[in-house]
Amino acid sequence: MKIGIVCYPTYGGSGVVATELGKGLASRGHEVHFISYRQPARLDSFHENIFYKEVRFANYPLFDYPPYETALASKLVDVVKYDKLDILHVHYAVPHASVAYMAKKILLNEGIYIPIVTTLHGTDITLVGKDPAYAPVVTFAMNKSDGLTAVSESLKQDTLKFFNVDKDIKVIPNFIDFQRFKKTDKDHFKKALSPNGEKIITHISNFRKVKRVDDAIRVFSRIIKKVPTKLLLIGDGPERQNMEMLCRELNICEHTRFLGKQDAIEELLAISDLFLMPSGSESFGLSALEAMACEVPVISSNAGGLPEVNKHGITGYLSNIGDVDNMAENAIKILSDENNHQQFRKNALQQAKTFDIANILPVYEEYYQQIIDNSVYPK
Ligand code: GMT
Repeated sequence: MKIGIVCYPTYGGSGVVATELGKGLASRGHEVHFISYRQPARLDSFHENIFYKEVRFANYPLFDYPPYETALASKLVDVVKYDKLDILHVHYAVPHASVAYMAKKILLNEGIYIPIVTTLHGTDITLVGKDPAYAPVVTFAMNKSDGLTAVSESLKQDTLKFFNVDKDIKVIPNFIDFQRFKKTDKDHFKKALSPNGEKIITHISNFRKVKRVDDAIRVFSRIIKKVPTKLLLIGDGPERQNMEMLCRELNICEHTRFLGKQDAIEELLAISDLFLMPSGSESFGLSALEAMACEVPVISSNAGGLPEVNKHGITGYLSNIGDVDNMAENAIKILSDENNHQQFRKNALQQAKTFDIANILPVYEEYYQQIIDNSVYPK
């Protein structure tokens, strides 16, 4: 198949999933065209079946905001036409689903029919998409997509609750590549970060409010009173400075490290003993899955799709959003008993295996084929 993938090129989960999906499909012989305004962060190596098409948009003094949607729609028309794509898969509904619909209509006018699959990732539904500023367009575009997928059952239910959607939504969960995410021996690295053998607790996010990084820090400030530990904070975003101030207030700076955006996340997860994800909303929690694949148990909130990933009392623990005392109590329970910790590590890996990319790629392939077969020209 010739597949066009539209995504955000940033470190956000939707861009990561889109890129890893495209790379996986290319390795199975499909021709994949990534269309975005910058090379996606995880598109970091050459593959003969992968092409990157950059959306260029000229600014003009009249514009306070450059018309990105117009430039993207034009690029989609161009790529579909000249590379003869079979299907377009857009990740994150805002604004990609409505832009794809516009491109589809333009192409139809020229006698070309391109089916569109939209994957809902989370905040495009639970936060941004349901904002009245966007909701009518998002609803329309979802209903006009030929195929609609959500990354968890919880996100599917949220979509049906918040939007008037008459399309069937197929749940295809996030996935993990075990070639990359696995526990490796990085002891020299661990010694540098925890010189006295302290356990390493890790949080990874884009430091947006919804991630409740402050809860992660408060949980850590409780754990460190009972278990010698270090906290690694990975990622960057609007809350970073506030979080640095919070560490000062709580007097835990010497035990915390803000590492910023990191490419080799798997190396940091390989030396981690526990992962914290206290999010206020989380459709799936890809970072938690990446941690579990590296045999790291997860202490998380019970928001959204997290219970579909992190199994309470098995791969880690779930607490109510904001219940930092309970999260700390559960973390201490895991960290203070070595046998228990090892069992949680094993369970985390077992559970992660259910999301192996090798099982998910054929699901997407079948779904694309079904959408292509069911597409009737003209619609
Ligand atoms: O987590 C983020 O804020 C980034 C966001 C995105 O779309 O880039 O992630 C969402 O999509 C990921 C991949 O499907 C999911 O694993 C995340 O749970 C989801 N984030 C939220 O729902 C907050």
